[in-house]
Order: sequence, then structure tokens, then C-alpha cells
Amino acid sequence: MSKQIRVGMIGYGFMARTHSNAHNRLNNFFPVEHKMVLKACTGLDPVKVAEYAATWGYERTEDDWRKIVAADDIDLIDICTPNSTHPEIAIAAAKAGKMVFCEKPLARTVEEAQAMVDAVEAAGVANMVSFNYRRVPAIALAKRLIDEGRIGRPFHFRANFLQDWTISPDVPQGGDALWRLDVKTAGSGVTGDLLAHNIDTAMWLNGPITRVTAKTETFVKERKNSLTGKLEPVGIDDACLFIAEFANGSLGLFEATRYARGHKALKTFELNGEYGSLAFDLEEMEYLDYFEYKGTEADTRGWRRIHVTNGEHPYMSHYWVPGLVIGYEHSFLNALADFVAGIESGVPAEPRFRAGLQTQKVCEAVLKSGRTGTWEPTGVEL
Ligand code: SOE
Repeated sequence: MSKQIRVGMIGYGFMARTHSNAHNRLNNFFPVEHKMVLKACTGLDPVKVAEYAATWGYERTEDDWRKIVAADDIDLIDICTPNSTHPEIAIAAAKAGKMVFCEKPLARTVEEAQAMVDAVEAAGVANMVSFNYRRVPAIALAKRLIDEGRIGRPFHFRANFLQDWTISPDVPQGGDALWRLDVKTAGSGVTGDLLAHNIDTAMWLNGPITRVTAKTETFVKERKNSLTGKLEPVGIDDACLFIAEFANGSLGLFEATRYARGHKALKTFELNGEYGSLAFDLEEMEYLDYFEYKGTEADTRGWRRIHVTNGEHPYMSHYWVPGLVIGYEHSFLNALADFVAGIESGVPAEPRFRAGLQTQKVCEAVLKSGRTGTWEPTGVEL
């Protein structure tokens, strides 16, 4: 294995850990031609950067992401920083001819996301936005069943992403792990952070969303900003509910909140079609529920729980023996495996930045509808 992909990691938070874990493990589990080499990492706090480099095995640290982007010994820039920084880093990386892997959402706005798409496409560099849930084997199996026509004409797609970690008004906004609450940095609240995942999955499974109407709410209006120490207005959406129309004629219903007491990451979807239905729940992520109507007898027809752990199931032949589960972290590993396999085969893996832009368009239409109270077109590519 003489080919290498030398990684420059920007960021050291939760998402950077999921990505570095994937970079470290890829060659243990997937027979790709390239060896991942963890070359350099950077971030705002030099002490945390040094700890991160030691923990995950990076060869060196840098004090500025620009040095990593400019370095001759880096092939891939992995962006795991807050949303506001994605465009500048990604565009610089593309101009420097590096491959770009970027955490979701691609950016804060459609305008920023478009500039990122333009940059990677003009440079012709490999790119992917990290909508990792596509690579959960049960969700990938759902995709396979849909593509095989097993669900038939779709009627309904509904999805939730429910959390409860910001209910207390004492949770500050801004800085380290709390930048997700600061609209200037995050761009939006649950729409960009949680619904973006569900929108990506929905459009992957069920095609483009064309129109939306939404209700957003900010329950806690002011929070202390941990950077300035001052009480400041909260600009993010704490909760967002929206109805969608898909290009295929089916209807969508989406809900995300950080105020669903008792739920940490209740992420579910259900698709109902003419020939059957599919349902997924992240809290039991090794299962896909399938109701098969077509071709089944009325007296034995019913919901079936598929334990998605067999070698025949997506990704599972790379792991253990049938019946043994994999977890959240493997969705990042599977995504990286597809990304690298795409580079090697010449057939790029999705979601590329252009797909991330489509999700951004839906997010922006949802937020706009939250303000106007009317149906908004998404402008998603058909
Ligand atoms: C927010 O709590 C968060 O960490 C998101 O930022 C991730 O994208 C999601 O997968 C889990 O929840």
C-alpha cells in the first residue's frame, strides 16, 4: 500500500474526534489502496491541539490552519470547525488543490455553500460533506429496498430529531461546545444542526424537496454569551417544525427541537409507500423495521424487524460476524471508506458539496418560511 492520503485536521472538538477515529481505523477494516496518514492538526487553543494530536496520533501541530492548507505534505483538509469558518477554509483548500472533507451543515447560508461548491468544482478536487447517517447500515439498507422498488409509490416521509440539552436558560451561548447556540457562528439552530441531517437523508431516500412551510420558535430569548460575558439576544431557532412537498408527489413532516425533555438524540424516520413502509430509530440503530405489503398473505402480514448485522447488509461484511453490532462511530468510518473508494474508482461518493448545497437550500427555505409564515420554494435541483 504505497499510496497515501495525508490528512490535515482543522478542529479538535467532538466531530474532529469522530473523523480522526475514522482516519485511524479505515485501513483496519476496508481494503482501499490508500493508507490514511494523520499528518497535522490545528485549532484555536494550542494546549487542546497538542492533546488532540497526541490522542489521535497526528505527526505535528500547527498554529494556523493556513499553514496546513499550504503544506506540501497534506492531501486532504478535514474541516471540523464551527460552521462560520467552513467557507474560508474549504475555498482556500480547494484553491490549494487539496481534497476537502467538511462537517455538516456545509455552511450558514446558501450563498456561502454555493461559493464552496464553485470552489471545489473549479479546482476539480474530491469533496464530501459529512452527512454521516447515510452510512448507518440500516439506513443504507432502506435506500437499497427503496431503489429496488420494494416500497413502491411513496406517500409520506416523516422524521424527528429531538434533544433536550438547552432547556435551562442558564446554558450560555458562544465559545467552545456552545457555538451551536450562537447564530453568528452556527447560522441557525436546530434547522442547520439537526434538521439538515434529516433533510439530507430524506432527499437521498425520497428525492428533492420542492416546497416547505415551517414554524420556528426560540423559547429562551436571552442567554449569556460565554465569550463576552454579556446577556445577549438568542438568534437561533430552538425548535423547528415543517411540512414539505417532494418532487415525487409525497408529503413530508419534520420536527427538530432541543426542548424535548428526556430525549438526547431521538432521531427517527418513517416512509410509507404503496407496497410497504420502512421505519428507523437511531436509539436502536442496528434495526430497520419493514412492513411488506406487496406479495404477502393477509393473515401473516406484519411489521418485521431486520437486525441489520449480516454480511449481506451494507458495510457489515467489513466488521464482525453476523449478529454483532456496530455503532455511531462506524457511520463516519463507512463514509470515509466510500469517499476513498470513490477517489480510487473515479466514481465520486455522495454527498458531495453540491448535494450539501441542496440541503442548505431546504434549510434556508425552512427558516424563511418560519419568518414569513408562508410556503416557500426551495430551489433544489431536480
Ligand atoms: C448536536 O447535539 C449534534 O452533535 C449535531 O451537531 C450532530 O451533527 C448530530 O449528529 C448529533 O447532535
